[in-house]
Amino acid sequence: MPQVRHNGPVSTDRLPWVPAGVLAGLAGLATSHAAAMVLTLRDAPFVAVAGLIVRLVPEVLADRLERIFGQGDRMALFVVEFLVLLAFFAVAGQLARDSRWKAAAVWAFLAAVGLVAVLVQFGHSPNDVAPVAAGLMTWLAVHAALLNPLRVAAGEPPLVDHERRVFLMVALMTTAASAGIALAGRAVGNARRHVDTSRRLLRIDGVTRRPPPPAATLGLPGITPWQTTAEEFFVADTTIAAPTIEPQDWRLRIHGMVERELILTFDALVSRPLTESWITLACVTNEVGGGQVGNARWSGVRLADLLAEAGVQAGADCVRQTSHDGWDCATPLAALADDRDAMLAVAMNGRPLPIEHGFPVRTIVPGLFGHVSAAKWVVDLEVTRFDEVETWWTSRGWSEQAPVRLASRIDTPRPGEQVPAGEVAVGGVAWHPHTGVASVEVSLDGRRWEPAELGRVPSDDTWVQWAITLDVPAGEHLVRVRAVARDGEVQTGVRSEPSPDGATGWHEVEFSAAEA
Ligand SMILES: Nc1nc2c(c(=O)[nH]1)N[C@H]1C(S)=C(S)[C@@H](COP(=O)(O)O)O[C@H]1N2
Ligand SMILES: [Mo]
Repeated sequence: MPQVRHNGPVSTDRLPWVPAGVLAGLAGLATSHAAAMVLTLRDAPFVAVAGLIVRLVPEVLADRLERIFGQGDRMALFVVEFLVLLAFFAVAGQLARDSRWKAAAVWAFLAAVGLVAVLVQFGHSPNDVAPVAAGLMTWLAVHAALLNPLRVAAGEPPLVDHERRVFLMVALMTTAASAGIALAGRAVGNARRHVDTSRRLLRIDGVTRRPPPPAATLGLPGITPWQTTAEEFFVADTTIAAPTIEPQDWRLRIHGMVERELILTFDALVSRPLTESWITLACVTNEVGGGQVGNARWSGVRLADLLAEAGVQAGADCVRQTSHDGWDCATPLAALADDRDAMLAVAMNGRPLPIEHGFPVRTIVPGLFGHVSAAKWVVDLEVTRFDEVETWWTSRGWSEQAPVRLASRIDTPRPGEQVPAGEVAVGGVAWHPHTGVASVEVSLDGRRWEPAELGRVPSDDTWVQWAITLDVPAGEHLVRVRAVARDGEVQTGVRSEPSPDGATGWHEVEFSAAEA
């Protein structure tokens, strides 16, 4: 039987309700982003929501957070968040078919989530609400504008060409306008670019650039360079977008169990005497053989001096450090007040800190893992007691007193590499910051440990390069390394996971040697 053709009102199903919602949604997202860039230095609501998701991640995931949030994973989080938003936009669009109010409820809900995310950010200001408001207004206005032709059409025969054209026009104009606003926003107020410029122009008296001491480098190709460049230095943090802080806006408050509270501006900080030293920084999540460790020359102001000036009260045993992004850690007071070079660092390898490494000021404490000491973008130091604080990582089960463990790594040969049989140079790095590495030993195919040659380093706070030439017959081989610390500790071969206080075990590399 042939279909009967109706001439009555078109089924409203066939109207582009969903595209209208999606379009309005994208427009609102763009205006909120643009407003955030123009008005504030803070994250746009979209980014703030991603930050909120990270905060709310279940405890089970927490000990893997650092590895989850490599750059690629941040991108993945953004993509997922974007897709979820698109779904909400589509739902708003579809609901508008029943009633405008239902659609408005969806927009209001999304705005509320954005508002919460923005307001739980550390140190938010009233300004931060504006981008959310801009987004909500855009959603409501653009959606209403797009709905008009649809509502007309709903009671009528199929959209005539004229009405289709109107819809298309509105759609195109909206898209163009939002793209325009977003681009303008970028051009006007990209906070990161501004801070990048301030950073490049910043000259700090007393910061010097020095090449590594020649004796620290053994000259064996394939070993990690003794000095890690800023570009090669690992990045480990829980932020979604690195905080962008102008030096002139930076303040540090030292308070809590002190005689005198101190508030320091950036200028006040860098007008103090600077200390400079080579220090190896390691992350507790580093696996045996992993790359979450680096060695740089840091310049900054000694924390022991600042704490002495503030006057630490009896009974205090730690300093709770808080970063601009709200991340915090508690550092044993002893490590900050003894004679080691624990500092508020303002420069890395002779240049102002890179933004992702904590610009303008971060803490560096020789000998402690980063999660209890190396606060980036640090803005608050509270002298307190361990039994009074819960911090980001320690509340998730990672160790509280966290000396960097004795460790060693083989850099060459690489796993699976094929080398000519005969004399094979094996080398890598070993570290036990603030204790020092006394010797490094290598074992081929489970035979006896043989001592490697070590680079000569300026202090016990840095890693050492090691190298050894082995006589290797043709065939498959396994080489392993262990270090001995200056305090007599021999690196254990017992394998353990990074959690809670750092991985243990010897690094082993399988390679093959072929007859020339
Ligand atoms: N604000 C902030 N500071 C932080 C972190 C963080 O997540 N947020 N991570 C810490 C950890 S776990 C480590 S290992 C070091 C890494 O410093 P880097 O990224 O400069 O290598 O920073 C520490 N400082
Ligand atoms: Mo870390």
